[in-house]
Amino acid sequence: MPTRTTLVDSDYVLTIAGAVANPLALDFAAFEAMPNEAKVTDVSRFRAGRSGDAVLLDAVLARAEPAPDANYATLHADRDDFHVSVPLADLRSEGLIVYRDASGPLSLDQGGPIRFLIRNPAACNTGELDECANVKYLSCIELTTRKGRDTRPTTEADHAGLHAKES
Ligand SMILES: Nc1nc2c(c(=O)[nH]1)N[C@H]1C(S)=C(S)[C@@H](COP(=O)(O)O)O[C@H]1N2
Ligand SMILES: [Mo]
Repeated sequence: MPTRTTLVDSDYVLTIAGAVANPLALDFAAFEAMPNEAKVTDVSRFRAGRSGDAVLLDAVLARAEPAPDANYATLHADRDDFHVSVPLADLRSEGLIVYRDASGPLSLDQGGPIRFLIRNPAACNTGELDECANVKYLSCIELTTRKGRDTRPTTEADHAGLHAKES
C-alpha cells in the first residue's frame, strides 16, 4: 500500500536527473505539450488491464541529453520507497511514461499520477526488464554510470509478500 493516501503537488512532477546535460522537471502540462510523435495513446493495447496515455521514454531522454557514460536508469518511487535499476540501452526503446487517463492525471489505483510501463516485460524476476520494473508512483528517473538502487523482490516469497501488499 502507498504510504500516503492523499496526493501532494510534487507527486505530479517527474524529475530526470543524474548523468544528463539538461535535468528536467516535467509536470502534467509538460507531458501534454510533448509532440504527438512522442505520445502513445491507450496503453491497454500493450497491457490488458492498464489504461491511460503515455509519452515515450526516448523522447523525454532526448530532451534531457544523457551523458555518454550513462549506462543505467534508476526508476525511483519515493512514495513507497520502491526502486528499480536497469541497463539504459535495453530500456530506451521499451519504456513508456503513463501520465494521464480520460479525465486527467493517471489515477492512484493505476499507479499514477505517473507510472512507468515496459512494452514487453519478462515475467516477474526473470530478467532485468520484468513486470516488477513497471514502477508505480514514478518520481524520478536517474541516469548513472553503474547500476543504482534496486529494491525489486528477488525470491518467490518476497514476491508473494509484495503482491499481497499491493492488492
Ligand atoms: N512503486 C511501486 N511500483 C511497483 C511495485 C511496488 O511495490 N511499488 N511493485 C512492482 C511489481 S513487483 C510488479 S509485478 C508490478 C505489478 O503491477 P500491477 O499491480 O499493476 O499488476 O508493479 C511493480 N511496480
Ligand atoms: Mo513483481
